[in-house]
Amino acid sequence: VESSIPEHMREAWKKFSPKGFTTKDEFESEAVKHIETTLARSLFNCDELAAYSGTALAFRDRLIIDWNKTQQRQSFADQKRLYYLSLEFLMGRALDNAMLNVGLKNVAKDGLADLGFRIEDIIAQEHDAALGNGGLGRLAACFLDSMATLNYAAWGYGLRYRYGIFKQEIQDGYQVEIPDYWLDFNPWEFPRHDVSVDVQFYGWVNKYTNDEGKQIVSWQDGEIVTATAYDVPVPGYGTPTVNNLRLWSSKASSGEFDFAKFNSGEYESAVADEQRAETISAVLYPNDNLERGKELRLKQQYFWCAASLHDIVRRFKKSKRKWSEFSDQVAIQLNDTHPTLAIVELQRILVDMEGLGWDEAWTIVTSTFGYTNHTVLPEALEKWSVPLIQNLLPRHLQIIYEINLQFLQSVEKRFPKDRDLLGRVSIIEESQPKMVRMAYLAIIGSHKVNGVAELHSDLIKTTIFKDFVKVYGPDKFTNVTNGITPRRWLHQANPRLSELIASKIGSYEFLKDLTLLNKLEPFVDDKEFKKEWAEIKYANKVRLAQHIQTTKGYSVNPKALFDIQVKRIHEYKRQQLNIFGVIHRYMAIKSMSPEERKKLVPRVSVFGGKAAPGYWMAKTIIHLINKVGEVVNKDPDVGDLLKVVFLEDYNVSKAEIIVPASDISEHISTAGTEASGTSNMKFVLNGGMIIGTLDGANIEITREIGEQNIFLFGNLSEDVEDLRHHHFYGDYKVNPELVKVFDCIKKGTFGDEGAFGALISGIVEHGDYYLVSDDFNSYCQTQDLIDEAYKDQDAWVTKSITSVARMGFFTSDRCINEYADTIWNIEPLDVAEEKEVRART
Ligand code: CGF
Repeated sequence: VESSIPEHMREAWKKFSPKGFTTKDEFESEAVKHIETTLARSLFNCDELAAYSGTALAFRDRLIIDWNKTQQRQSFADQKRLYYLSLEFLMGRALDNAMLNVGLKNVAKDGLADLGFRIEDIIAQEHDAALGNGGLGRLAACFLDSMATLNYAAWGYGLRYRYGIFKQEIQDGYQVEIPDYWLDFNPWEFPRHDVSVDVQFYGWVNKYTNDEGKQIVSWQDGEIVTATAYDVPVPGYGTPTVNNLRLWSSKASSGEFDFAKFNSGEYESAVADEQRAETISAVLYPNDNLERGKELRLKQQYFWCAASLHDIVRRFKKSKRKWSEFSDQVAIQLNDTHPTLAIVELQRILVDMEGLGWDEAWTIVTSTFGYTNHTVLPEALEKWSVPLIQNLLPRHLQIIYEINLQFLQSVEKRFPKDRDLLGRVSIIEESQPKMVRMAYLAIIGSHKVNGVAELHSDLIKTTIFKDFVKVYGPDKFTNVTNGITPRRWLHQANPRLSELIASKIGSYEFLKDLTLLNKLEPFVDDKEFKKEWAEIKYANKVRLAQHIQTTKGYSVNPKALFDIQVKRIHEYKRQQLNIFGVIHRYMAIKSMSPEERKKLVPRVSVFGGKAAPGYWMAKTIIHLINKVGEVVNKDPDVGDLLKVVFLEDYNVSKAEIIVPASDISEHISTAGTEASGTSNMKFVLNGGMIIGTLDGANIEITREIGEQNIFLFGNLSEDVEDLRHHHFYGDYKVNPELVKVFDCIKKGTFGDEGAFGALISGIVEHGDYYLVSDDFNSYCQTQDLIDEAYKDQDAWVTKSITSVARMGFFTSDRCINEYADTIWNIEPLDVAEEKEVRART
């Protein structure tokens, strides 16, 4: 590795380079130093926020020492690296995670106690880094954790949004969106003003032949926006590896500021360009599984892809290798189609800027990229209009057309008589206006395409990408079932359960090898162990009940069965099925005698999740849940037998409180619509049961934990198409029990019945696309089975322990190893020596 410090001066450097704290006293000294100097506070005005800041800065320093070493080690090893391109990284809070991953949480706890603070209060001061919508962004965050933990040389690349996902408030039962400005104080990022890339937009393409007779293509004029890097350290668990997440922020390039205007007093217009440039990375689009084709979104995508690609190429060029070795050194994974322009940008860099021939460049491109598909929902498949791309990225459109032409010619050669096939696989959809199908471009430009659960990976091969299986053969398509990091989703969120497991297994090794959980199974009849297991669940429910008390102002009984559905609100996820089921239960309770009521299992139905601001139907579902809660929660006939809670502003840090507290959680999407789901894994890993359809990863969870440990219901994905057909053309009748629920709503039981009309007519009159009526009976019956099962607490705990013991497969470590072996072809770095040095010093 090159060094700017001459050999003979390095001793002094080494002598003074910081080692990082390891003891309580050292931690206190670091934290107090930051509070008094960096923050200019003293012991007379240090509140919890200042104590958080000082602690976070102390830990950040500590991470940075390891981060620096990791980067040096990885440069020195000169192995192939993986770059994970994702528009979303839903990281949540960093401090608790950093403390646990470097193994110094107890040190910090004792140190903070000395300084007069409780560690829980300090951790709670941190603002979530909420740069994502839901599963896709959180998956990216879990993957970063696993890559670092497993010592892979891997970087994440994303956007540094000034506003993350909006904050949700509920006013009069309606969702209201509040901007989430989260950068007031963010100790976890390092601005790298020396690392920037100029990104071009608009302009025109000049093609000419130079004096040597070579065809030159140059993209000219237009607008330049500068991308500046902000680096976020990502610590692995129990390893010296600290990887990097590089987020790009946009600002006007220095040439953009109009001094002439400024000097003549036109201040506003002088800064207008600057503001326009900054808008690019200003806000995260708040849609999950929905694409809307807005120009600013396309600008974001290109800005981020271009900056990341130039950064990657710059790093590669430093190694002075031949271009033909590019894909031996670089693997790039596209998290969904959002980064597909990276394929086009790399081709442009190689051909237009580096002078490679088209074919040579294209071979490099296609052996570099892998593409992960996350959905089969048609409304989520990205398409960009040709005129929009033409205007914003004129050269890229030419390249896309050229890629398409070459691809279609090769298809034509192999399937000469199949004209329709050409139209079906073309990157360009011949609509008005013409559209670029990003998923097709991603498939053609990648060497592997994967789905995120077995069923989903099968479905993409038989439905949306069927023709590409014909063209490329099945081997290009593969499956990597999603996973979650047990560090955050067990150890951090549920420390007591983690501790109990460790006490039985003999160590915390299971956090690095989750299959070791199977060592719990022999204890499934151990009375004392079961008692402790149940006590921990109860304590977690008490914690959630306290949260409900402070945020909602009413109490729920922690002894009741906690039934939880938290995730984005979407018709396909069917929160409407859940709330209709709740109304059904409410009506049943109302019609019961006091004697019958005594036999019931009390329930708390908890909902949480955000709706995309423009998704009116999802907002109506939120409204109904809240209105049902208002009525049910104060009905004296019901009392503790049923409570309906909508928790506002569901996010990662709230999930850490909610997930460990569930008895049963709901994963009830229409079969064939949820690609994988990952919260299903989090809930089971925390000892909760699930009620679910045979969809996404529920299927694999069932296979692993056993059918007797999961409550399945509903129609199968292979029947969905026929059922939908029947709704329109058969003698379709809505389920009579569901009709009673609708009548109850229409009577105005939950307020203005007109507000919920669309929810009902979607099922009664418009074909019930999500099969709510078809699944209603089996859903309610399964809920009854759950009540019965819950009455036998001993058997319930047995199921809970057995399930956790069999969850080893669902760690994101397994996913990352699979990606590394089958798609990226990368090896982890050996850090044994580093660990030894660390242990000695
Ligand atoms: O990706 C999702 C999630 N909503 O973000 N998709 N997208 N787009 C899928 O719907 C989930 O089923 C999946 O678990 C997640 C991550 O792959």
